[in-house]
Amino acid sequence: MRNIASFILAAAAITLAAPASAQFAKPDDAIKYRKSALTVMATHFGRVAAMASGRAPFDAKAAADNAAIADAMAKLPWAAFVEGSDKGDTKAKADIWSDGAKFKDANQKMQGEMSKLAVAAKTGSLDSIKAAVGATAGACKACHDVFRKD
Ligand code: ASC
Repeated sequence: MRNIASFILAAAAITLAAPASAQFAKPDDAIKYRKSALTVMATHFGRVAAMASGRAPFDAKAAADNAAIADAMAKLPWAAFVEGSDKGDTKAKADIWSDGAKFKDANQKMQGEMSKLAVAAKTGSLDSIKAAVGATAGACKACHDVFRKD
């Protein structure tokens, strides 16, 4: 009885102390998850960017809806850059893990710009949206330049 109780306690402790990597059964699942979130983010950001550049007609409600989705997606990929997921079907550079603080700075900058875009889109001002799209795209690129393989 005592052994069983100890075992259950130990198992609970291990579960509670489990690292983020335990959210994914294997590294490939983490890679698939983060790429999916980034793909959905880029799709909805792209729809707003198309309006900002005049490639698509401006529709204030569509801009706000798409920007809100992109903003939500922008929060998701980072927890999936787990240890061991540098190998596989990914363009992630090893620097993500060797310089985690810099990677965090870069992706937080993007998240901040994406949130500003969502706020701008809610106001319905195309000029504000244009400025925020430019800043967000710049933050995407800054991170890619350092942390993504070609
Ligand atoms: C996009 C998209 C990116 C960024 C990047 C900005 O729309 O899919 O990855 O902007 O191209 O330079």
